[in-house]
Amino acid sequence: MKNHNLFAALRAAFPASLDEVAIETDTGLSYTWRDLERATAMMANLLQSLGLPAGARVAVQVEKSVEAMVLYLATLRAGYVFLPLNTAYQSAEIEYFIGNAEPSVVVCASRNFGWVSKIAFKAGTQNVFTLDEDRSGSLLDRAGHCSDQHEVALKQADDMAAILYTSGTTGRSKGAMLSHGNLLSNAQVLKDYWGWKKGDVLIHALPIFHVHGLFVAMHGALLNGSKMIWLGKFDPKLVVEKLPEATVFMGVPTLYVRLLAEAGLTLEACRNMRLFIAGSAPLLIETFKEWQQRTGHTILERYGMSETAMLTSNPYQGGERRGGTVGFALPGVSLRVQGDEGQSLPVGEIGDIQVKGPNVFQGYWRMPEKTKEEFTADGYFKTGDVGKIDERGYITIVGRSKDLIISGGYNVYPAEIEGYINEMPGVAESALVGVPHPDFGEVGVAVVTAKAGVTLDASRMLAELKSRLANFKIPKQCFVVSELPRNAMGKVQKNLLREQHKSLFS
Ligand code: MCA
Ligand code: AMP
Repeated sequence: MKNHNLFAALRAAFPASLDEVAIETDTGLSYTWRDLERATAMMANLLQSLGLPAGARVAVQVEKSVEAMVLYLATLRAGYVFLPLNTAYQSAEIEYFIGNAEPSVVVCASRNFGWVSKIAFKAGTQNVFTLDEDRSGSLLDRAGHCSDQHEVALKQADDMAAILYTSGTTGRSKGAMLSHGNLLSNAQVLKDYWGWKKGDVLIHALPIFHVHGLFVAMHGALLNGSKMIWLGKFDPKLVVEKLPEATVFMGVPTLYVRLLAEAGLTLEACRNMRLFIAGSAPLLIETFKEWQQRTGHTILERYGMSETAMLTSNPYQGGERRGGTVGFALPGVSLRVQGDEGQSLPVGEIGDIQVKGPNVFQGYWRMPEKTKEEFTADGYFKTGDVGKIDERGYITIVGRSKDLIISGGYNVYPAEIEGYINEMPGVAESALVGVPHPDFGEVGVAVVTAKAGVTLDASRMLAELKSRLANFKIPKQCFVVSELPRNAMGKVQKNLLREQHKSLFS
């Protein structure tokens, strides 16, 4: 029987000579392909020695490191389900994810062990390990005693490989269940579409707890047996310094904006580069053009979601990369634009983007009703993005029907932040809107009204939020007003608030 385990496909792509360098880090470490083979085997053996149930979740909130990547690969290899968590999440957020996913294993930074283990044990997790970015922690101590021989667990294409939490427009986050087949099919399509070739070297500068850094970038390099230059954190100076040694770079628009501020970003620095890819948030046309002028390279913009991995891409070759568009539906992806009555719209008309394909997820974890709501009767997933397709087939995203702010490539769901603000004493109601920001593309601004007779202190409210939520979710400003604008139906007119505050940061 064929093994559909994603790790098996990635492993098969390792170069024949396992002593070649697979990863060089910004801390001066170097890992060979053999190191990855052995380390994933040892960690997979550790996981399998724990007697976990089939389909067990391994929840991970650790700083970026090669060992954290090994943990991801080992989880696949051992046949369990990887659940990455943003390091910015604080206790209330972690409590929800762990309570909802009921992981059998939790791995956290040692400095967080106290509070994370308390949450995990309360939720019934039996195994809590630590892993730090300096290669210390109980996970590696334990794995160090395990055999470096391991047979990759047998998996079907639709077996779950990962759960990625993505917030909803209402209520709490939903865990998008992605299968081995979802992830592998997408990685294979991107390998061909982006022309990955022998000798490619990727600068990996993104976090590894979301689709972009964990799947798109990492699978891309691994499936091509390509070396990665591994940066623990995005540092524009270091990226520019490393560009001559690389051929491929991937980033959210904020990374491109910050790189453009570096004087060292020149044609000469980019002389060996083959491809710059952007996504996760809209790339401004000014950034696209300035990049072309400064580097001689045309950024390739693509579009995707946690629920679907990559959906569309501008062409690598054989066509123009058009700024402001996200290109064409990828091979195997069926994408359509629908009107309010569920009718297919003609070329150029704006409507809801819906997709189908082998990359589309298996549903939301333990939310069959929510899952059903997000699919059409004929099996298309409703992305919540609004766009159009031109006569040449290029897709442009013009907005979102979901109330979502994308800030520096991270998603902020207004409903979640408003929920926290509304619970604060003295608050009558609140609205969070996204406004343009030169660095993060878009940031949240809160507008709040007070209960009768109460005086609210905006900066104290922000400080209170900061103590409870991931830092990127904190509104960059908070205004206390006497009332929120409403339409005839009584609905808050966020468009008016957005308009009113659009120049705050420009
Ligand atoms: C940091 N801050 C932010 C953000 N990041 N504020 C708003 N939005 C952000 N994204 C704030 C912090 O709250 C803090 O504020 C201050 O900036 C410094 O924090 P620090 O962590 O030092 O910031 P940084 O290291 O400069 O980080 C900026 C960053 C990072 C490098 C752009 O946000 C980043 O790595 N973004 C990439 C996200 C990503 O990988 N997205 C892919 C999602 P204070 O000092 O007030 O506390 S995958 C996806 O979307 C799909 C499927 C797709 O298509 O790819
Ligand atoms: P996530 O929930 O993190 O998976 O974010 C997915 C959302 O990011 C999509 O639904 C889009 O709204 C947005 N997105 C991703 N790539 C792009 C892009 N190139 N341009 C505009 N929006 C994008």
